[in-house]
Amino acid sequence: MLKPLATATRELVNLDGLWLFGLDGTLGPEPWKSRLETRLEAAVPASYNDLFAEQKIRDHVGLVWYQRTVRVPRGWSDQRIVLRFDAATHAAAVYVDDTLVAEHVGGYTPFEADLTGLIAPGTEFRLTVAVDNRLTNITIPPGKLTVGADGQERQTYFHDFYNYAGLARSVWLYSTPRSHLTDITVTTDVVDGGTGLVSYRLATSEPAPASMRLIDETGNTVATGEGHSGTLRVEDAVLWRPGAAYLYRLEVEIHDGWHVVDAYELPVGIRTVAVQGEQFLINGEPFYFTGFGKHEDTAIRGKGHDNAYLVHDFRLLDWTGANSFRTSHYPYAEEVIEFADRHGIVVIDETAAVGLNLAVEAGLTGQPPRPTFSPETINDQTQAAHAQHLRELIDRDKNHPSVVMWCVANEPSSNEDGAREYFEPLIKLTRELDPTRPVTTTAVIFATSENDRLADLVDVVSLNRYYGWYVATGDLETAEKLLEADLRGWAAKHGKPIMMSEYGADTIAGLHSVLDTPWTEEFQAGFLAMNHRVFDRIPSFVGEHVWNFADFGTGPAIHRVDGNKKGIFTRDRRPKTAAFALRERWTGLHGRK
Ligand code: BDP
Repeated sequence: MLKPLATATRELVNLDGLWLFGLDGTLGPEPWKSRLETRLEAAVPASYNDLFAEQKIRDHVGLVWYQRTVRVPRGWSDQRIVLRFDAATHAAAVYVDDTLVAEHVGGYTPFEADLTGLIAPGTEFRLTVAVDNRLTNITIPPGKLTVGADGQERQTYFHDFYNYAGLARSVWLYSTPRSHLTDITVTTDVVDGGTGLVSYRLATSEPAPASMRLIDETGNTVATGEGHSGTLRVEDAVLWRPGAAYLYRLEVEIHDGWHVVDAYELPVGIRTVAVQGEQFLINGEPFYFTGFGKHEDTAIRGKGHDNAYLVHDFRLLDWTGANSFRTSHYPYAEEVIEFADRHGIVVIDETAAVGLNLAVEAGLTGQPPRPTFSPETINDQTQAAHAQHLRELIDRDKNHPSVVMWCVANEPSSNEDGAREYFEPLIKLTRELDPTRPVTTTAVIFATSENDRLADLVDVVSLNRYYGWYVATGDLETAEKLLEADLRGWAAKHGKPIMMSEYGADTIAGLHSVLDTPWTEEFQAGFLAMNHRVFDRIPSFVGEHVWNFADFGTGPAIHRVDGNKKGIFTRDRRPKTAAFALRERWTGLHGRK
């Protein structure tokens, strides 16, 4: 699926703005069949939960309805007309006037409906979307529904961020020619000490001759090609490098004899990624990840994409000396990945498979643990949803040079029976869908080098560890010993690159102490310094991603004070003391290995 783009042959209308909004059950039966009977309007893109300052809306479980009218541009008569949602969290049914045109499950990947023939250019139609926020044992991420004493559904989930929902990304109406490009796949390589190879594969709606040219940043054509697959050679290629992005532009056209039928263009970064022994290589050079696990999370908007925060967050990444981040715990808006492409920030692209771990559920709820993998819990249907999610994610993000690794899941219960049977086929599928990028999963603290059953399947061992916080709370001396023993265990067993994909301590901005007092700013800085001392003693270490870039919203819990406070920045992006210490370490660290 190609991202909508205005080109010489394609037009694009953005449908963001204010949409009518209502909770299911307040709007009468079959709400899509007429104008929604509501006074509420919701901003798109935004999660709806925090817009209205109303508990009933914030905590609603089930469907909500969005509606607006859309005018189809007059000039689109001979065109194919497509409606595209960049995401609807977590499932959607889309109606054009009275007709159901699309259904989609999975809250963080795009989907489309072909409206050609259904709507007439120059006229208006009623666009209604039902969005479902429910998570069950067969969704990604999973969750659990129960019925409360009041007869209302209650949602619980096994991940530590608020279940924001709605239309948090852009919605588009766009045109393409009837005969059109449907997909482009690009992979790159570097040979002979500096020649870039750009291999392409095109898919089209019907057979059509194709041609393309590759243009450098100064506008010069550096290579041309023909046909639906092939390889372009770029002598003395300027490589896409971390911290020094360079993007060529691939212009693709399909023809019908004399005329251009469809045109599309794609930024291309020429670079290689590989894992060799205990090293992570970008362009053949050892790369050490510095950065964060992030979230799409801001006040009021929830997970709503916002370009101002995008720009600001990337400036703060730069300020701290971060060269990378992980899209914990779901694929981020495509604008974020494109921005990383343009600014040379390296991305570990994670699926929405967070909480496949019912030991974590037990920890969060205080109830006895249930087996994670069983017919009643995470089962074959969950695995099928996970596989579908992987297909959609890799389809969307495969061409981004910033993406250097897929993270198939966060903290799955990799030490439990059934983990290997569940994950082995998914890791295999990931490699089939994209043979060019390394694969990882992050290991939860209960998964030790002894009992884990997945690390031999992945390329990089990524560990989430909280010694000094959840374990040996406040005792950094003991924590240091435990951490070192833990890391050395993994290093000795696997001989693979290891990175810390999460380490962090909750910190209330403004709380201070001269002692090792958890929750203070000084403790967070001391906690990170302890971790860094240990990392620097492990030769196979390839990176450190602090948990988290910024404070973020969570569901209510006795261990969460207005959200998770492990941010190096507050939710409104003000630095805590540790930010300055990180900046000192990371701006001096690049090129360390
Ligand atoms: C880890 C999770 C992350 C949480 C973090 C924490 O991967 O999502 O927010 O713990 O507890 O287990 O802060």
